Amino acid sequence: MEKKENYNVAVVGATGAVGRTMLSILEERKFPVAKLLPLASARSAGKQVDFNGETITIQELKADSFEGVDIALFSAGGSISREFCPIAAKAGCVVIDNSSAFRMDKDIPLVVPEVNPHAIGDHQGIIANPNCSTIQMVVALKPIHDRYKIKRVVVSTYQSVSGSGQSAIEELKAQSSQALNGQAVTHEVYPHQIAFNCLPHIDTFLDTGYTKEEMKMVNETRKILEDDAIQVSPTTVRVPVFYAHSEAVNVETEQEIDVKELRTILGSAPGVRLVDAPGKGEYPLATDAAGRDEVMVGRVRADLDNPRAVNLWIVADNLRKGAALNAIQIAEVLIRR
Ligand code: NAP
Ligand code: 3JN
Repeated sequence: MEKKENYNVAVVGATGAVGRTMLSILEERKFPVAKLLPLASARSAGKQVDFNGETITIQELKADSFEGVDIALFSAGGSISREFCPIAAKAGCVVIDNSSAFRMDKDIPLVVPEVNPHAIGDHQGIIANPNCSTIQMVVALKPIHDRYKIKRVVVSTYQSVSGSGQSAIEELKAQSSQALNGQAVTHEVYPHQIAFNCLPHIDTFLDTGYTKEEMKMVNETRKILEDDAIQVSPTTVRVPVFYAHSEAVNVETEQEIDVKELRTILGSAPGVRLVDAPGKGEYPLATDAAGRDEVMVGRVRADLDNPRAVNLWIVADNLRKGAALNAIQIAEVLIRR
């Protein structure tokens, strides 16, 4: 991408939970935007968004939307990405795509800037942003892999409803009110009530009994850490939390782990904030991670039986580090080069 003082940036899915977060992070981080182009479906065309003190009209996404655009941030789902990312790349922009459409394509870099920024080097117009649950996990795993070499990871996630978009946020609010007021609980987004419940079901089930969300964590972790030998055993669960995903992770390594040393390593790892004073009631919480940029890691403790394993609790804002922030950090690497 040609180096410029300011860049024309399109946000595809600008009205969604991720797209709205992208607009506020572009503003917050003073990304050098010459012109912002918010794109969404025909339903939103004509509505307005505020950006850097200006009111900008949302346009309908069309094949000719990308003329003169330098960077296109996509978060409107896989089928929109499959159709429009190649069109945008052909029009000359660098595309950063938040969907799973291209993540496992071997010619498309899958990037977490704290972990594998070098992978951007090979891009041919499209760069993929990993799944939110993968991103926060690999930020914490990378320094462990570098020091002790990871063999196997067993992970259970506790994923907030904002991961399913704006409509799921509304569904949890409505169901909480219905349940507390003794009314019948209605559901549209999820197959069961999410308020006061946990659903071990994210994305669709495969014949193996695992879900697509679980397999994203397996395959994307191997690609980002560039090690296909890493075993990942995932269970992904939706919980009645609005913002930030939490993960309980058991990591097994080749080398024996010195937990004191590991705390020091995690304490200075890029993108990590160690919050690990359980005696004082300090450990990562979704309510603290929401609205923050770092991946919070705590409850660092030796496995009870295996000296080559450790348990961790990892929490991050899924709309920020898990989606919008990571995408904008990729754009920042691009414009710095
Ligand atoms: P959301 O709140 O439901 O928003 C969906 C967005 O897509 C809206 O802006 C919507 O526009 C737009 N859209 C829908 N159909 C469209 C069309 N035909 N043409 C143009 N725009 C269209 O969902 P979200 O949570 O922001 O997530 C959006 C996507 O981002 C997901 O499907 C997923 O692929 C990706 N995502 C990735 C991660 C990650 O882990 N990295 C996390 C969450 C989401 P209207 O308002 O006009 O309908
Ligand atoms: O459920 C979550 O917490 C994260 C959801 C991500 C998501 C939602 C709809 C479609 C994805 C994703 O990023 O993997 C997709 C997709 O497959 O693109």
